[in-house]
Amino acid sequence: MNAMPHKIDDTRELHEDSLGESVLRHLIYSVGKDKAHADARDWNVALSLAVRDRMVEGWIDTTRRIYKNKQKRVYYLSMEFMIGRMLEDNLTNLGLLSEAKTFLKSQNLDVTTVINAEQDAALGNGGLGRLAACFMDSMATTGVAGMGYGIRYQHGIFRQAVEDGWQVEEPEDWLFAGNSWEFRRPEVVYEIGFGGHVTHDEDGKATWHPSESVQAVAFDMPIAGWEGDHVNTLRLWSARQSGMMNLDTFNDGDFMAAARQQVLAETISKVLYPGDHTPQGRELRLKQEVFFTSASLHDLLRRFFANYDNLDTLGDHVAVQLNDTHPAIAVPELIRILMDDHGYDFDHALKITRETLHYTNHTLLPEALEKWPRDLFEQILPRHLQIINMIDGAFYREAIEKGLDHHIIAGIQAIHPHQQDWVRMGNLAFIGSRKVNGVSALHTELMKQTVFHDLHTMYPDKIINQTNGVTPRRWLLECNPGLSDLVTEQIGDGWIDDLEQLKEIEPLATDADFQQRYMAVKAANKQRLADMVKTRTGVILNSDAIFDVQIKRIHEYKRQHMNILETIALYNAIKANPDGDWQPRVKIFAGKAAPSYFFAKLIIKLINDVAKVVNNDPDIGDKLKVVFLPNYNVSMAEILIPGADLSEQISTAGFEASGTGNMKFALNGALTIGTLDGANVEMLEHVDAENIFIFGMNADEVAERQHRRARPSEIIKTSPALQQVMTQIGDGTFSDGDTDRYRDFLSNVTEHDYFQVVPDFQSYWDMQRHLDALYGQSEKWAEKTILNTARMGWFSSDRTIRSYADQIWRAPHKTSGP
Ligand code: 26W
Repeated sequence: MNAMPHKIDDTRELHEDSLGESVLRHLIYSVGKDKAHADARDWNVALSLAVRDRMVEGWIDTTRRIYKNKQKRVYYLSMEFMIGRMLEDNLTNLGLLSEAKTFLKSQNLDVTTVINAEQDAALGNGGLGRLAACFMDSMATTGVAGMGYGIRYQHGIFRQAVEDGWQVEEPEDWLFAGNSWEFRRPEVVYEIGFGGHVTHDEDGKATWHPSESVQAVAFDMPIAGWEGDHVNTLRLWSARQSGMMNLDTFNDGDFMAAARQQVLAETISKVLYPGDHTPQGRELRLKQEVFFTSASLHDLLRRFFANYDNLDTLGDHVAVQLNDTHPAIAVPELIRILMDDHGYDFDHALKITRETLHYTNHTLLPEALEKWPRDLFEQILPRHLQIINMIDGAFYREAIEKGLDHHIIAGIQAIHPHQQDWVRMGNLAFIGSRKVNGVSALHTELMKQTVFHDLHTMYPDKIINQTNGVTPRRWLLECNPGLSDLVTEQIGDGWIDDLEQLKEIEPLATDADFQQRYMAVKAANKQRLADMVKTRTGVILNSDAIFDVQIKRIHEYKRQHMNILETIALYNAIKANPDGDWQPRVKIFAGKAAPSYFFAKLIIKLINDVAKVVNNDPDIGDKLKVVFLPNYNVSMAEILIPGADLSEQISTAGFEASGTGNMKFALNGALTIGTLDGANVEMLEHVDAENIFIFGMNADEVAERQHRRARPSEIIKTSPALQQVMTQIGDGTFSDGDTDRYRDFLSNVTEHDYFQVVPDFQSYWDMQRHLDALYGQSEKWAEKTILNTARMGWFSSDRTIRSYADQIWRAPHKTSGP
């Protein structure tokens, strides 16, 4: 499909020249380089600008169409957008990829080098941030009038280096070379206040007098959907000093004082907090949350007034989704704006807010549920604190009416009436939202049974489930062209925006020729992965081995440490019988640990220590290799996932809200070894029990063991394999004789083991050995991998977004009914 020249109502042809001509024009006039001196980055920018030109027309069309049709708008507020690279994605969505490749080849340029000469936009920590990026792609593809709001961090998630096996963090600097895809919007600026005090006039009208403020400036990125005819906006806010630098101070030579204000203001959008599930509770983090949420609410209300003049109807024309509690300040902030700026009384303002806001919870981990010191609120958000107290008051009255008793109510108010030291953002978001959703069926059930049990009792139909999904454009069409072409050849390319069509390849699962071609694609992707591993670590992989991959943030509940314990046990087994008929295995790990999370960093060190011993042991040779790849990010995932045979989704049941990597692997023909946790449960329902390899305790069994604090030692003494592994970790086998290094690790696992590594170990080991045997039956293995691809259609984020639009936002999309 060639991008048709667009006619905007001023009917002037905008694109006479071909893509190639546009690139050459941008190279000279936008990049300022001639072909002889241009490097890959220059060509990347020139091509990006030429593609961006072709997105802008659809962008302007879409914006005008939405205004004209008064289409209901959806605003996705997220502190994180883990976008990755954008050039190939935009080329693909606009159907320009092949034309671009032809042009680059005609210039004797290496396509991959030019396309990859772009830094990942890594404005996220992990699952939550990547989901937001997949949702942006799917909202544009399904025709939802969806706009993303976030922060334009100068520094995204840190760059991970590994020195002597230890993680080292280095600042990330994606904006150093500029971002070709953004448009600065100097006309879109909002003043965001902090601190100060609140006055009330004679008839009680409140006025907040902030003591300091910063400006939020908008930067827009067009987000094109599949086939580029609907282009939404991702608006990221950047902080700047409000009001100009104080020149007098400067001229009196006190440059630092003059600059200090500026630096202070800009720190708000300086860097992403790297805590995944571990809030640091820093004041700056709270200011970041207020900064982007307040700017976004002001901006969407300004746009509302372009079409309407009565805020009573806000909920009919606008739906706001809060991506976890990070933007939950939206509840008191919208009420404040409605009351203090638009004269609404509290009850009416609360009503409108509850018709407009919706909250998604992404984790049940108690330490990840944000709560802020009440005093900090008093200090920097005095008016919001007043409003939160009013919300709690109204909520209390409502709860009493519904017959809840006082101490239950106290537990679910935003601020506990007796221990008034915390503002609990989960309760605040729940109370102030129309709908609250979990991200997998199991997770949503557990929300009702645990963290939100009493709130669920009070509002029995507020919690609904919206199982996550992933975009098939980036996570199949773009990262696995071999498999995409093979599928399209068989069933056409309708699957690209209607993924359930993949079902049509099911009959080919036992077809020898198709199996052969499908596994040939896998083999080629494994070779590409092996080449990347060699380049990055020097380790040479045996491509006949099972490529067993665990890639995600490092966290105890994700149990990378159970994987490495199994790896050591396998090493021991091979050592004990090196001539045995072993199925070669490659263990690939990647993932970042939050800088303050010592145990996670220790797990990375252990993986690297084990790798050093195993990979250099002549008895082992090619039978087992262990690799830790530094600096895991979206672009690396796009190589790792298509090249994997086995996907590790082994979290302690009840702890992984959903997972999305699990979906990407299965879609790309990897088999899953996993627990009955998060979306693994629904993957089992879709791919069927014989095509996914479930082991271990389920969530109830885990909760029961945790509840009675069952001791791991009982089990360890029954397992010689585990005993040997623990002994080796303690006696320095993997730490150059240092018997201290893993003392904390051992005491954690052998004495507490909160995440149940020990009780799940044996069934995990057994399932791994079962998979070794199955891999030897290549037809059987091929059949199961093909069935995984065929049956993963439901896990498209297009399906998820259509479901949000129908069940939460009540917003139209391309395929929504009348
Ligand atoms: C305040 C610190 C902080 C930062 C991020 C706390 C919690 C988070 C996120 C909620 C953590 C996260 O990324 N959760 C993941 O969200 C994915 C998308 O829904 C799920 O698939 C994962 O299971 C969940 O861990």
